[in-house]
Amino acid sequence: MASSTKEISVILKNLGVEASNPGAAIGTKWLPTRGQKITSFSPADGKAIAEVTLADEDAYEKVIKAAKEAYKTWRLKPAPQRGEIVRQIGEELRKHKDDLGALVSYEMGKSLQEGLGEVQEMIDICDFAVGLSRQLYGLTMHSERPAHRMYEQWHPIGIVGIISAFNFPVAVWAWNAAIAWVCGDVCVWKPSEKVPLSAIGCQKIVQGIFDKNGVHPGVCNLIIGDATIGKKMADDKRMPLISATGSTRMGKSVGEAVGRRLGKTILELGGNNAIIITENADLNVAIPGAVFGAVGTAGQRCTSTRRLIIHESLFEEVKQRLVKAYGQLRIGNPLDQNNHVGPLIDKDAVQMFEDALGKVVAEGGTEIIKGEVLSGEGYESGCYVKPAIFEVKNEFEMVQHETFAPILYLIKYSTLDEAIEMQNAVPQGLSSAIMTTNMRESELFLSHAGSDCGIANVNIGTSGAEIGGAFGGEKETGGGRESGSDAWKAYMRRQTNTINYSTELPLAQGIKFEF
Ligand code: UN1
Repeated sequence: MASSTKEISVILKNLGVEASNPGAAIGTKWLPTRGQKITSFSPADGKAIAEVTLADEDAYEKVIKAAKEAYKTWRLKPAPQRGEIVRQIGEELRKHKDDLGALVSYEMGKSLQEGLGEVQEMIDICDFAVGLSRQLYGLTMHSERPAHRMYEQWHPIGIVGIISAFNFPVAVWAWNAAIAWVCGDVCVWKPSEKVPLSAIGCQKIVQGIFDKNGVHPGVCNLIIGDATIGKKMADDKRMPLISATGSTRMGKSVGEAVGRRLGKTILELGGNNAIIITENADLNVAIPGAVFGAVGTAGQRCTSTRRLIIHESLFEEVKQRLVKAYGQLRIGNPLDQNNHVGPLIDKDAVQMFEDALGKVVAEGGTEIIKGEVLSGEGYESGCYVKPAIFEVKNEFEMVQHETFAPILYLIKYSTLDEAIEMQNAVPQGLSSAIMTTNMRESELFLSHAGSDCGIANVNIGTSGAEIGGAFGGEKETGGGRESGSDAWKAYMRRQTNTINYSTELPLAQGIKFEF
């Protein structure tokens, strides 16, 4: 069996994850917590991995106070020096890539390749952030007044609260934290309670680096708690920015609470991503792109492909090729590299999958591949499902909805305008793709009359974005942007400075004010 050869107990030990862990840390200092005790179970084999005692109010207050204190000095460190520390974090992650990737795979259920890929994203964003630490550029402007200079600067913003989801237990935190740190901010991370051990593993990897560099430990904080902790963060005026990843429902409540206090948010919420397969598509590219997009991470990425909008002339061929490809999928233990699809995160997710299948059938969807819950040897956790394919209409209620599971909807179209309209006719706007070898089709799709999503790809599926671009989407996806490009600007405050070096005081707009 080509699998992660190490025992899980060895991986946990290497990462410093204990059998029983406190759920809050200020750098290297782990706090006594008195919240509920939770057990993290692996959806791969249903076994208990380790326990975490959730953070209580007292631990929360201690963390925020430490973060506030740490910010006072961290912001004064020159940005390239902050970048140097992030460089060391990237190096440390390289050393722990195999262990952390395997833990992510085991605790969350994504394939080992995807678990390792997630740690690679963390390493990549550290590299990006190191370069960025010397490129936090502001613009200069020509003043309308003589002997005046006008320019803008970007200053750190303060404490950044990071709320992350179960499906990317470590990478999304790193996208936020690495950028926030070089910007001069300090971070408080609330990971999903479904994957607390991956978060503890990260904290243990990173905490020592700050220590070694003599940095106040409050730069890097972890707080594992239930929704009440998330709510506290959203309401907490001491946190000027909350970056939250998760469902649209969660994002609306965080957005509302932060908005009420006029704080800032970066929201990365649900997707309902489509690939348009035109009559000019190269199916050798389109089919693997669609299959990886639909079943990768068992359909639990916000970028997962949920809809295939297929030209009528190719519909039957695409359908047949998908059925063939799905027939070859191996579903099983994610740590076994022979498998393509691992389990869903837990039994609630399996229930949601089953409910969705029933609803699509009730709405008149035609079953092409019947989804089902798998049982028997290797499937004892009860979290493994067989990915489903339906032929549907875009306007079905379930098709409008993001179900976090491997359900792929096939929709037929006849003109590209109609296909683009359907692709856009959902509440979400994260990722999208067109499969075509025709330049006119791809340019139309990428134009302002094309995809309305934050991500629009050509001859690439909807998932698997690189960190170098800004990541996020429109409409109910929340509008936030994370990771590359100039997403860093959301982690800083902009200040416009105008300096008069003349001996007069001319007013802007030529206003006269003489006495
Ligand atoms: C998510 O599902 O929240 O583009 C993030 C992708 C990954 C990130 C997904 N790089 O699929």
